[in-house]
Amino acid sequence: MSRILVTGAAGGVGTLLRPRLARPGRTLRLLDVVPLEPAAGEESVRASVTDLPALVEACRDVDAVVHLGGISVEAPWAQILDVNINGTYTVFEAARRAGVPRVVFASSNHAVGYRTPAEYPLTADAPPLPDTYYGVSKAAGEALGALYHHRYGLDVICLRILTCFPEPPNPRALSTWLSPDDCGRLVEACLTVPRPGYRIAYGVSANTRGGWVSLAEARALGYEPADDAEVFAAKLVAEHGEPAPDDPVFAHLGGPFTASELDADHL
Ligand code: 15L
Repeated sequence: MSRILVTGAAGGVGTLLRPRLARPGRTLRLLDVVPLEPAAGEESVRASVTDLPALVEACRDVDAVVHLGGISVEAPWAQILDVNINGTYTVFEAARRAGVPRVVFASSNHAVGYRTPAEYPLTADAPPLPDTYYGVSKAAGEALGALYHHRYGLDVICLRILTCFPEPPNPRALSTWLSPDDCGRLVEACLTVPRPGYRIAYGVSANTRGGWVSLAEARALGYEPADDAEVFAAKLVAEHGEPAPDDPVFAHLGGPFTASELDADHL
């Protein structure tokens, strides 16, 4: 593939992916609301994902879109509606208008955040059960992807990413971490798998304490995880103590996103 548009390229996952998606002969077109300094093999566009004309222009001569842009945590409904739901509609619609054949959508475990350990390993056909307005926006993005695949024939892969940071940030992430290198492998698989149609897959590393979600759907795309959060276990246990199984953070897949602090009255 020669040109890939990455929305939200200045965000956490975008920053981790930039060097990992770089290939000879490939151009990464980076889009964000904040200015970005393009490296060799990169172009930058400063625009909001809610700006349809700008997105159509940004999709010109693009082979695939990796849509990471949006709010990555819980937020008031009006913001989630505008940036995440309308923004994701805008990205799919711009891709359609510009003839881009493939969109990789950064969904989240929070689309199914109220699923419980009794359902583990959760498969990708688990229906949405969002834990937040943010999770609703990811479920809506998955639904938009299905629409744009079935009505217009776009290849759409929705990645229900678990916890993608340079290192696992907390004890829960010993089970949910997606290492930056594994994230690069997963997105690369999504970009190169022949004619995937419409897929949903979980994005997670091969964590010793994992098994919360199925890896079969990601493996079917050609992904093979190589990393394991367990190498950080001693450090995390020293900082936070051994994870207590009855901690409410382990009662649902979405963990802290199910906490009452995120109730609407507190937003
Ligand atoms: C997400 O979807 C968030 O964007 C990220 O900040 C983490 O909270 C992650 O999920 C997670 O569940 O760890």
